[in-house]
Amino acid sequence: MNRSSLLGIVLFACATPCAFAQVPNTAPDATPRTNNPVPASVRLPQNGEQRMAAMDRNGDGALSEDEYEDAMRRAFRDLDADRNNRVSPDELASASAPQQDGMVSPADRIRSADLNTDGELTEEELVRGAEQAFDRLDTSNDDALDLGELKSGGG
Ligand SMILES: [Ca+2]
Ligand SMILES: [Ca+2]
Ligand SMILES: [Ca+2]
Ligand SMILES: [Ca+2]
Repeated sequence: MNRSSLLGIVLFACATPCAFAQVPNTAPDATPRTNNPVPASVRLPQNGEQRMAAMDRNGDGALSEDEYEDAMRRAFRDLDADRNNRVSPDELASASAPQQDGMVSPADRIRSADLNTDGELTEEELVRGAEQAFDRLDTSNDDALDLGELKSGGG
C-alpha cells in the first residue's frame, strides 16, 4: 500500500470544510477549549494548529488516539451525504476543496484505504487507515500526537 497516499486519505478530512467546522461541540464530555480556539469564521483548517484545535477535544495540546479516531468517525458521518454508510468518490469530491494541480483525486484517495476494493469507504476502512496513520505519525511512541507530529503528516 502506498503510504503517502494512505496518509492523504486519513488527513483529507482535516482539509475539508465539512469535517470539523460544522460539528457543534456539544458532547457531554467535551471540555471547553481555552487555548487555540477556532473562530467560527474559519471554515478550512489549513494548518497544523487549526487541525489540532479542531480535533483536540480536551485541549491538552496533543491528540490521543481516541480523539483522532473520534474526529475520523465524525468526518465520515459528515462525508456520507446519502447516509448509506459508504463514502463515494463523489461525496468526497463535493466535500473537499476544489481540485488543484498536484492534488490526489478523490477516487485515488479512496483507493488508498479501500480494503475491499469496492471503490467506496466504509467507516471501518476509514478508521483503520486512521489508526495506521496515527501509529506512523506518533514518532515518540507515547500514544499521542503533538503539534510537531501532526504537522509531519502534512499539516
Ligand atoms: Ca487532547
Ligand atoms: Ca454515501
Ligand atoms: Ca471499500
Ligand atoms: Ca507522540
